[in-house]
Amino acid sequence: MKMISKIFCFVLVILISSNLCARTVVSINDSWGFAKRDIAIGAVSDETNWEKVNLPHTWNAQDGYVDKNYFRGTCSYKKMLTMPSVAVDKVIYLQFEGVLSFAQVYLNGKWVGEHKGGYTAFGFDISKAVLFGQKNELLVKVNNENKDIAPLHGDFTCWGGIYRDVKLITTEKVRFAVGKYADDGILIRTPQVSADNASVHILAQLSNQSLVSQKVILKSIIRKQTGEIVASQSLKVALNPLESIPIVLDKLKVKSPSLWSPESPNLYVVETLMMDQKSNQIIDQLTNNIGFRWFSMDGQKGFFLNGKHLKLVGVNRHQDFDGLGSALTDDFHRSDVQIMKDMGVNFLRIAHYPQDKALLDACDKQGILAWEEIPMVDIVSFNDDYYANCETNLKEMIYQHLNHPSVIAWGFMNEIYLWVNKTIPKEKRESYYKHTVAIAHKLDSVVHKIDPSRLTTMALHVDSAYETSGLAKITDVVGWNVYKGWYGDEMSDFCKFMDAQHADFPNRPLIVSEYGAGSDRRIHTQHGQSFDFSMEYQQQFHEAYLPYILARDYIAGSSMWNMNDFGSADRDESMPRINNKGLLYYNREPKDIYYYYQAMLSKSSVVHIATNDWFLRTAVSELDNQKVSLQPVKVYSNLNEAELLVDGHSYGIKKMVNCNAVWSVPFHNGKSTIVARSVDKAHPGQDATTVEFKIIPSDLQASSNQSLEIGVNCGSNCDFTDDKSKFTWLADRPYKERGFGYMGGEIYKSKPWVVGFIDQVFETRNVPLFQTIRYGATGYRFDVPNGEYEVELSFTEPNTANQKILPKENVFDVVVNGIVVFPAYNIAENGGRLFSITKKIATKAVSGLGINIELKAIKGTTLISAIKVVRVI
Ligand code: GCB
Ligand code: CA
Repeated sequence: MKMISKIFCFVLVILISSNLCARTVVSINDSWGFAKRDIAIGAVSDETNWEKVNLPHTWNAQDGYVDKNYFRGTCSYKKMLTMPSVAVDKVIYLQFEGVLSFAQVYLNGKWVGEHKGGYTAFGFDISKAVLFGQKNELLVKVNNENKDIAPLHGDFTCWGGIYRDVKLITTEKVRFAVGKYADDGILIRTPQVSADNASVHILAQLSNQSLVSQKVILKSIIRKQTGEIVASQSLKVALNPLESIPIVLDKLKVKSPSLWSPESPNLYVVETLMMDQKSNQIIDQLTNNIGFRWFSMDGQKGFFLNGKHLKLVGVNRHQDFDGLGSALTDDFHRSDVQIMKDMGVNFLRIAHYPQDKALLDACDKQGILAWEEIPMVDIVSFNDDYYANCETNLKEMIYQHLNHPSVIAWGFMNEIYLWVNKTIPKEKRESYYKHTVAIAHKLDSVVHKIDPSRLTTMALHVDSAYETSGLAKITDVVGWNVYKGWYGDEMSDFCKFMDAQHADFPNRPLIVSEYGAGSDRRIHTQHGQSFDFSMEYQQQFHEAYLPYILARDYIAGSSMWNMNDFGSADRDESMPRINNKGLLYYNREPKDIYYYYQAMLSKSSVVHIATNDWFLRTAVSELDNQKVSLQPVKVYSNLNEAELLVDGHSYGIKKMVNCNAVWSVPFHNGKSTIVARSVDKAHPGQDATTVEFKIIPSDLQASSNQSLEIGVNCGSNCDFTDDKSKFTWLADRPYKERGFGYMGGEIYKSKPWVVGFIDQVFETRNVPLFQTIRYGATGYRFDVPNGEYEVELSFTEPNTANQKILPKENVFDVVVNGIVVFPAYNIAENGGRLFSITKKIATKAVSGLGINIELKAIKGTTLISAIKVVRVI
């Protein structure tokens, strides 16, 4: 026997024999075998090829972030369990907190059970299958293809694996039994709460698995965090052999409860005990945190907590993390909630699926109100099995998380009409709508029946079918996912849309369940546009939306999309496989925009120089001073005003408007130290940082720089910096004498609101450089001084089949300083369709003529993605 399992045995023996209250909960996350294939039940022990892993584990931690076709299929896990013989009289429950998404469990070659749904807990009583005093072989087959399991489609990666804790729960045969939907046996409700009084209702599932009848006392004690008992109730219960019955304790009253709220998340402890009537010895015991609060939502006035108006402002959160996928230990869930708390939010939409219990526990403790939902996303299936799984997952979510005071709403369906037009033939759409409405009604009543105390909700996208089909009328609250100013339209259309909704349905409670814009740290601009992925446009977007939301009382709450960048394997944007609408990167480093929210929402003093994301800058000098360039420096702060200093020189005091101010600062080559500070002694605050700056003289002819390097991000309003080499290609610009730039042409926009196109370009890290294209230019000129140069030209041809702007076939001559370097060049035919092509050409600038790159269309138009000019000699 290995040392580890000996120790495990020993610990279990001690835990079990030392106390009659023998509930032990022990994780078994360690030393699993993993095989990326489906292993036959009989072959488990013959197989030697098991990779040793610890849980939490996903097999997609790597490929999920890089490969659109990340592995989706069946994999196998095995674990040797040694059961001490002393446990023979116990009940052994094997609990999985989350396995994505279909799990089949075998013990010692025998079938134990299965579970469908990747985001809820489940488990099995394995007491009968387990061999005591021996080694047991546990086999779990896991499949992440989601056949009839929600989500059928979605904008997030389905990380396969046993990615949450697995535990063994050992109890006496007389015990609190796990419920049908895998709650742990105690359901706690607070049917009536006011500032004077609160009542508590407890439903305990008592089970006697022994062959003799049992007389027990069921007792619940409610304590303050300080330990002081504020209420208790007990009942005598007789349990017949093999009987399992629900027992209610409903006489628990708490006077003048300390209410639970975001500012004061007061929790009480509920200890529920089962004791032997004769000996008074504790047989089983479960402890829960509860909170006392009441709430309501109103179509006109918004949300009320404990009788007071409270604007819900918050985030959505996906559960994956850089390099780990979804396989996170509990501390990640807790630290994400800490991030929210530090930011000052009071609301979390747990999107798009139930998340770890550790997250809910942290919301309870930190005072974050939560909407939790099941992953019915984009499209539903007509299959009965699909519906049945959704209903089961919904019940599991509610029963498992019912006791959490942070939860205020249960959701089921997100943008469920998104894929109708794409996937359902016209003649079948009416029946799709009907079917969806019918199942929504069913799910809505499932929620209300189990939990009348919470609101039902669903998130819709901007499509009139929600209204015409009647879907929008079903739930208590409607969430709108609005991306005006990102996926088309203008940011201000958000207000028009919401105001019209409110005018049409003045009594319908509304939440803005999503709004957001993508951003990529390598992309910067002073002229942000939708879908350019610049950090600055994302800032503009949130700086517009949040005040719109705060100014409208009828908007009960909002949750921006998304707290963090997250894995979405289908995405081909600037960072393929990643949805980069986060306020934080997917390693949870905050983007500058995070501090805008913090300044707007948090009560502590915030001063943040918003240059963390833009600390490497390159720009062309002013016309009248070759050495400096005026650059915007933004500060996010909740002070009234702040002063900005660069290298010790003050650039004055500015008032904060909408929690920000922008200074125009002359930067010169090299590093500058920036300080922003409060000028009000009563409200101190300061931030300091550095910016590294490279200047390109506007008069290139006059430059004596032997290391001159100029990059142009053709077809883009944005600068692009290679995050590894640190080289920056500047935003496209028209040619000016003695300077550089294009002659003619247009920025290619595959859709009116998309700068460039959104297919992945292969074999380059610098995808956005290639995704943005200037078409129709007759050339670029660089009026560099005489010398030898290397000219680097980058091309890609987009997928011209599915757009209307570019000709289908494009052929052009590329001429550099009079020499035809690529005659009749056809990017696509040279392997450059959605593939990066970079060509270096050695050339000389002579007689003050600089570098003249001519693009001469022969067929279709000219296309170019980027240019780099480097002085060699
Ligand atoms: C939505 C979806 C969400 C997406 C988001 C986006 O409306 O509900 O799953 O990730 O938009 O980024 O487009
Ligand atoms: Ca480009």
